[in-house]
Amino acid sequence: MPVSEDYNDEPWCDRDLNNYIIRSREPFNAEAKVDGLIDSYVTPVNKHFRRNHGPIPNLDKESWNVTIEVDTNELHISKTLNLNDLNQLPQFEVIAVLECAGNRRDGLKAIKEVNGVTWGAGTASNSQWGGCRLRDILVSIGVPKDLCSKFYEQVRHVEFAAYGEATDDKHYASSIPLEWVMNPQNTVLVATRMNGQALIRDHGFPARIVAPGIIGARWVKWLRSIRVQDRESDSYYQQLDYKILPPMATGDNCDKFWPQFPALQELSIQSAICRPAPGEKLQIGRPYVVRGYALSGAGRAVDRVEVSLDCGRTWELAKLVSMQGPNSNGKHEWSARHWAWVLWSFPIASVPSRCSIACRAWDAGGNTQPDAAVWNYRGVMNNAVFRIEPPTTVGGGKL
Ligand SMILES: Nc1nc2c(c(=O)[nH]1)N[C@H]1C(S)=C(S)[C@@H](COP(=O)(O)O)O[C@H]1N2
Ligand SMILES: [Mo]
Repeated sequence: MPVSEDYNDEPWCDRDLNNYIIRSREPFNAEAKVDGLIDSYVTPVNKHFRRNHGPIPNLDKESWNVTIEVDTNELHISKTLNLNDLNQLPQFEVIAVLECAGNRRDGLKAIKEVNGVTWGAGTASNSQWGGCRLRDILVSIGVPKDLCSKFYEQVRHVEFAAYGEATDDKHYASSIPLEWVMNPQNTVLVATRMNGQALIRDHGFPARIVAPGIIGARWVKWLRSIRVQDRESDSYYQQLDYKILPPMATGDNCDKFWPQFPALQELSIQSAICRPAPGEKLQIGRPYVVRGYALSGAGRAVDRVEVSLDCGRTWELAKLVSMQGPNSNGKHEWSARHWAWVLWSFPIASVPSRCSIACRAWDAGGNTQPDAAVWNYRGVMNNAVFRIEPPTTVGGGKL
């Protein structure tokens, strides 16, 4: 079948194009317009970015199933589960941010050409994901709860492979450490719901992996198989992509660098300004409220967002408008796992004629965003301080 025909069955009716900047049509890659992202804490499905490495499979929920294999030295299990089987297990809901490791790649492209889809800051979204815990699925088919602690010296990963075709490998696949999956606090899900509704095709119908705190590339959609194994996935997307290569690595010599560096897992501390949106004009002398999002990886809480109006000489605290709630004592538990993003705001009393706005977030691990972006070949994990210089205009009308 010619490649173009693979895209004849795309779910265009589910794509509200007004909310997106389309970066490529085949595969369908679209980021959210950032000013739409801050209207609500939980991102509506029709504003959630879409990132695909191939055509969207059209799967039937009645006949869908996922094969689960455990293939390690001491344990061999193989089992096939369907949606009814998954629905028998305890159901969980988690609000978690999904961020593509390529979010803000445009900032690295501005330094030097990189290999990858151009993205602004619109490939991060915050959703409520529902489904069963992968840990419970593995335990239900006979994986001992302490499999990882007993044999901690061995590298163990859980590999996820997808239905459908992918552009760089026979299908999309990726893996995360077993130890991460088995920790009940991490809430890795085989998700069937997004914001209380069945997943739509673009987001992985009928089931996808949700791995809070981990880069989007590991949240495999259209889940076909789950495999516990003694090594990382050997997929292209684990071995030859989604790594931060050092700055001397280029298209000509990257072969020797890929095996030297780890596959990305945890998200980094990140923040972005969503209002003013790109191109939005501010009125000189008027008040304005700057707004944006902030997030971090591996459950680390964002504990502050700082804004500078003088090119980073001085910083002030932004107000954290919505974030995961305090505990029952009314206190915020910074030590708990935080998977969701934080929305923040910062009022400017009077917009100056030359306006520069920068923001940076901090997390409970003491991490913040670097002043300058460091270029890498794949253009991943750009989390430099977010800076804009919005155009200004002399305000018309009444004050
Ligand atoms: N099967 C499959 N799963 C996939 C991908 C893909 O191309 N195919 N892309 C990954 C990447 S890189 C990201 S960032 C997220 C995007 O999820 P979304 O399209 O639901 O926003 O899905 C991940 N899971
Ligand atoms: Mo991604």
